[in-house]
Amino acid sequence: MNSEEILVGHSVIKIIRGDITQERVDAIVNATNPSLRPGGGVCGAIHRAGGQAVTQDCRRVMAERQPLVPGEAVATVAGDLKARYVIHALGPVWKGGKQGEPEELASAYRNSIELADRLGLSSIAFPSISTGIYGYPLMPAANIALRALRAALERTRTVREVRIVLYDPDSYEAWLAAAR
Ligand code: AR6
Repeated sequence: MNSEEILVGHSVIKIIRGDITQERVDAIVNATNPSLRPGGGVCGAIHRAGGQAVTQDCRRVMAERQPLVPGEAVATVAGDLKARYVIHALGPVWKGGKQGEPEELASAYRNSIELADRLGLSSIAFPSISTGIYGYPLMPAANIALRALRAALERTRTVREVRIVLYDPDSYEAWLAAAR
């Protein structure tokens, strides 16, 4: 089968190819920037597909707090997306791997899962955080993410399905290899 499922306790992690803006899940995770601006990459696509409601809710959140630090995650409305929430997670910018990037990347996944669980959600879709514009190498990123997701899913109350939605073939193959 040209996809992969990993069972973790009562939950499942599915590695799939696709466009995350088309996912029908409780929460879509966005690979954001510190100030929750629309930006480019998957972030630009999520803001475009979600519409003004998402961008405006990001502005409301930012009016009440400091910029995100790498590893943090915050929730907003999902506007026109087929989801209830967007969880905006900030991954690290790759600086060679010895400046805390692995821990920050793991935190971005863990904090997103914990936030979804606090919101009582059951399904959540992630992009490959930090491996585009932020330059994190794919294989280590996928390995760190899967380890963090497995650990987080051991402790969730409501989250049952995690979908990793890979847009390009290289990312998809790297995540499949990491999963296997
Ligand atoms: N669905 C799923 N994945 C996608 C989609 C999509 N529609 N579009 C792109 N990707 P990136 P980062 C993949 O650069 O590295 C933004 O400007 C893409 O192929 O979007 O965390 C933010 O505002 C890649 O594999 O995120 C920040 O400033 C993955 O999403 C900065 O970029 C992540 O690539 C964050 O950089």
